[in-house]
Amino acid sequence: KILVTGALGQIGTELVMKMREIYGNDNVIATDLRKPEGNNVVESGPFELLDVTDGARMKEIAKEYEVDTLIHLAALLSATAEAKPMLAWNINMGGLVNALETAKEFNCKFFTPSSIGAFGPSTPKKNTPQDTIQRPTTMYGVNKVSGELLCDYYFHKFGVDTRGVRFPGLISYVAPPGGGTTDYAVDIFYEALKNKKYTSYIAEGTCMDMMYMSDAVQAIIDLMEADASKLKHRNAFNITAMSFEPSEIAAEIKKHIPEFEMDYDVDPMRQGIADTWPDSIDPTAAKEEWGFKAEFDLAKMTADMLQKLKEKGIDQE
Ligand code: VAH
Repeated sequence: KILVTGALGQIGTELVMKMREIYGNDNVIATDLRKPEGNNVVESGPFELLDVTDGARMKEIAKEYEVDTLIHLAALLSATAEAKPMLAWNINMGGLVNALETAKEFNCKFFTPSSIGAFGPSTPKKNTPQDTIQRPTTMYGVNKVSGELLCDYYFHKFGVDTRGVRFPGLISYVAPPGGGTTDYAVDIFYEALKNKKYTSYIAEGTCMDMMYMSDAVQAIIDLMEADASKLKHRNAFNITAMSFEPSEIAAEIKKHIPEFEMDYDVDPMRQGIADTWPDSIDPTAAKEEWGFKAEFDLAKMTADMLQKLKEKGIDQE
């Protein structure tokens, strides 16, 4: 049985549905802070309320459902974490320790995401290596580097089978992201359809790695199913599908919506975070050690995003 924390989040929403499709609805226990009515994740299989800072409750759920795989997604993202650093530390690190202790006690295979946010201003920005300096200057980055080290520690010290990826910005049409820095690349699609214009809070020329959610979900499944003996790295693998700056995604959208216009009103806080991150990271280790690949590039993602959002009626709002 698979336990997922943060199951109603941007990644969790699509990962739970995909895992239920593959492993069976009753084998994926979704958990989150709240239980919304009529939500696909809540209605399509087992759901439990869980605040990941409550370790005892997490262990109770793991025991009750005889969980053997723990996917820990519950966390505050970069912009929220920078606005509320102590809350971020408590949730991101307190939640992670509880999840790792649960995985250790119930001998679970374990996944939690890291991020391009785990790199900082002194990290090589172009084609950032798998193994390189990691001195992030954001609370989110401190959480992610600490998380990577803690997950490797539980692997070497306690034999917990921990695995992770450093996600780039994730773009999805199912569940909106919350509190990220890369979320401009999601907002732009909604605004393009509703208003045919978008004001970017990230400055022109700011390149960041990005990935379509279906590729991100597949990467988690592929890594968790990978042969452990082939893994030279564990926490966490660089993965990416594309790297672009705001003007490039705007130009791609313009191919579908010719009257679309974008302008800029830079948010100093989120721009300050983005400026410390790489422009593009090197995913070679993931490709070599567990066959990572991404299906969607910018052109394919843009076409799919616009079509799926239209099907949801976003352009009628
Ligand atoms: C964020 N979407 O913006 C997340 C992610 C790489 C970015 O960690 O915080």
